Amino acid sequence: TWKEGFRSVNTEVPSITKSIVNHVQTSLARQAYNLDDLGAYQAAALSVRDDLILNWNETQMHYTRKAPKRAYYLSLEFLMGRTFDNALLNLGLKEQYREGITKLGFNMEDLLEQERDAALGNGGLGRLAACYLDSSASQELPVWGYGLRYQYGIFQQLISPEGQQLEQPDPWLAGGENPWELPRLDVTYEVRFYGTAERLPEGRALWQGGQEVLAVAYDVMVPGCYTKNTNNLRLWESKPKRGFDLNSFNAGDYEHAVESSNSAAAITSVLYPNDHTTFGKELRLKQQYFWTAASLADIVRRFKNIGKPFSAFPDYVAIQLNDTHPTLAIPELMRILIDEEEIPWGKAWDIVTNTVFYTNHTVLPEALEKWPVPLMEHLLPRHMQIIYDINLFFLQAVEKKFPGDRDRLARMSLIEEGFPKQVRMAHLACIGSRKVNGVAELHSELVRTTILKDFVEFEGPSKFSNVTNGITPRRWLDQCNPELSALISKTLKVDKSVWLKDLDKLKELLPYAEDAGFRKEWAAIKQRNKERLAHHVQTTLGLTVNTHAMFDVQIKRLHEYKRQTLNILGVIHRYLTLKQMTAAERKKVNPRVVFFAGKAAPGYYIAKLTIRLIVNAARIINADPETRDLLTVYFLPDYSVSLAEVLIPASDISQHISTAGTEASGTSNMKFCLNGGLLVGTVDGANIEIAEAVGENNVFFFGHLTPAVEDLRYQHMYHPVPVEEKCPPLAKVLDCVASGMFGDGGVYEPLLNTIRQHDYYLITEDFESYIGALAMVDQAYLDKEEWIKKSIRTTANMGKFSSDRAILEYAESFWNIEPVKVA
Ligand code: 26Q
Repeated sequence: TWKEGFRSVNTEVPSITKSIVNHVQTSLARQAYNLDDLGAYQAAALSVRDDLILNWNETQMHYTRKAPKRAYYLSLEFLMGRTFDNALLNLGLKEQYREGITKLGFNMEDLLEQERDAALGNGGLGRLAACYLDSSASQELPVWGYGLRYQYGIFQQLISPEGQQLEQPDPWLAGGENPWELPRLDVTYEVRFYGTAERLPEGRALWQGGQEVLAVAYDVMVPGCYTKNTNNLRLWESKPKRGFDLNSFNAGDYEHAVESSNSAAAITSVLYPNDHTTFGKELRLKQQYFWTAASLADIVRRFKNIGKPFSAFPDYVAIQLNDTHPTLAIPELMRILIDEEEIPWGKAWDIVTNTVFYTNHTVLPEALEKWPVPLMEHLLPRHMQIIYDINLFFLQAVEKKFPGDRDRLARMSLIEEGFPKQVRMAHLACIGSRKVNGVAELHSELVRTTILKDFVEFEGPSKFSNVTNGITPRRWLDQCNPELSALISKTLKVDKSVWLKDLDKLKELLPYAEDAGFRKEWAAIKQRNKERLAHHVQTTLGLTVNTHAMFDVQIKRLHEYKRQTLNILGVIHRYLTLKQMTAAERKKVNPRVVFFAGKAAPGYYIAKLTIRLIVNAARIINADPETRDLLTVYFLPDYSVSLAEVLIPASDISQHISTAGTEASGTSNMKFCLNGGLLVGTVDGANIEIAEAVGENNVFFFGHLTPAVEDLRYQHMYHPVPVEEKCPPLAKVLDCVASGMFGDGGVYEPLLNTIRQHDYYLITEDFESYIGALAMVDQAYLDKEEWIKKSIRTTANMGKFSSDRAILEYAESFWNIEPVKVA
């Protein structure tokens, strides 16, 4: 069985304790007595790492020997969170380590808390990449991730007493050695920027001069679940090519020498904290090229070792672009094939377009990546030539198919006219790829009918498809909700090693919804998870949470389209309603605790103002003795993967309330439902498929549908109706905010004006049906037994949303790769 054969060293408690003590003495050079929790965590982590290294080595040797087709997942973000607990569970060693650690006089939970999150991502897109790595390894697929080893991950969020978000750096590597990575100081590539590109005969060019920077590899081990297969995430660090520029140094220009050395190191120093905006920053474009160039050099070198001609490249390599951030892989691979391998243009283009695949994650126009041509020309002169050439051939082909259609040519061009001209990265990614996909059914349809409509007409529909996102049930059920995981195994009478890798098995829970004893256990686990969250809030913030209330959670990046404003205005409406009730009426009300968490991009003024409103509304509402048993609000600072692991299992209801057509998929919606939380949401993204899977009667939908949104926006633009007329209850709430109920009302004017004026995200249009949906939630919650049934049925029907299903779809329909099991 899985229990044997995939772990290499310490599997029994005595050898585990021995190994930990050994690491304390030799690796840490400390004594086992008077060791603190941090030291004990480090030693235990090093002990698990020994196992991972052996499995990793065997896996990589096996892949090299077998030389199968491999897939490479290029992502600027990998939001991994903590590794220790996850590695122990995937290796099936958690209980043995718990025993060993207890024997040594430590507490497992305390040691787990010592680890810092690897927070090399902003949100959904980065966490999706992490789930896909877990699934690739668990499904024994030969997949590597490629990313950047940022010195600083996503900023840490502090909230001032006034409710202001403050950002602090996240020096996640500062606490000494990171046990989960292997520095590969011998795996390096030189990456060039700037300089000149001189055209040569036969379409080739000579790119020289400029600045050269060194890329150094760090390998992060990614263990599969109950398998020896341990995949690799290769992260690049930038370094100056030589310590610093000796020529300048000799000339006595020390400052300049150090500066150029600093500028090389700067490339991988920090993750950009903006999701969905802010292009045009030179350093960001440098990050993108540095990472794609190093990754492609590495991929090409590995391919060359197989000794096949380049025409076979697409038979051995698939490259998945996680959004447009790695689109430079397309011109970079062209450059390598043409300038270095001397392959003619047409053959090179065939190779590229059979190797590369592109996933789109947004249809918001302001979020589509564009780079100024002058910046590209300056930083990457050869790539700009190649992009112009691709565009020329492409537009010739369009002209041939649609003669004389100049508007179409302008719409489809890789270059957008203007001052300055800009390169449209989504267009380049689209025409350079074998397949293009969106991340949920509705989103993929919007990709086909809006942003890439012309491309579907030109290339035919078969290139454009859908892979609905998924989440790993290892971290998002077994790890974050161990009691529920154990109840499922006990009830299904199968080991978790089976159902965690075949999540459709959860269907077998359905009949137990009718079993009162099972429902009792189910509800008791939810209750203990609520208490665990309350304990966390008590110890970190010093606040006491009412665990007998319904827990209502909205946790995600702050963004106008995600409409946290709708939620907080709904909370204020609820507060005002409670205030008007008699004591007798209040007795019938369902107590509710509303949790918010999420970061705002540092320059996103309206999003920061929303945080401020939430914090100040919470302060007033929580202090009101008349209502505080019935309604409290918390903004939990510094949202992270680890905080999500505590919040998600504790939720009764969670909110996914984006304006229809704006949230590509959402993935936390899947995590909540997998943990038996119900969903309040708009008909958007993956909410739709979740409702199809769990049954619409188990989801609380509200709001206008996608096709209505465009018309409504048009009306708001050209025939505006005042909020007072359109939605009197909302007008009342806005007036309360403006009149200073939650501190100086003037502060919130700009936020309130976004609603009163254009209301681009249609809060006025959806407010009443939103309040209606929350009333339905209250109504449903009154029938406790029925609510628990809904909760069980929801979990039971979530099998589709395993990232194993998603990654197998990519493997089978796009990459054409197969599992390679390490014996
Ligand atoms: C690009 C260029 C310059 C600076 C920043 C960026 C940038 C960075 C991050 C642009 C976008 C992102 C992140 C996007 C993201 O997280 N999208 C989410 O992806 C999820 C996984 O598919 C979906 O579930 C969400 O719906 C989608 O919003």
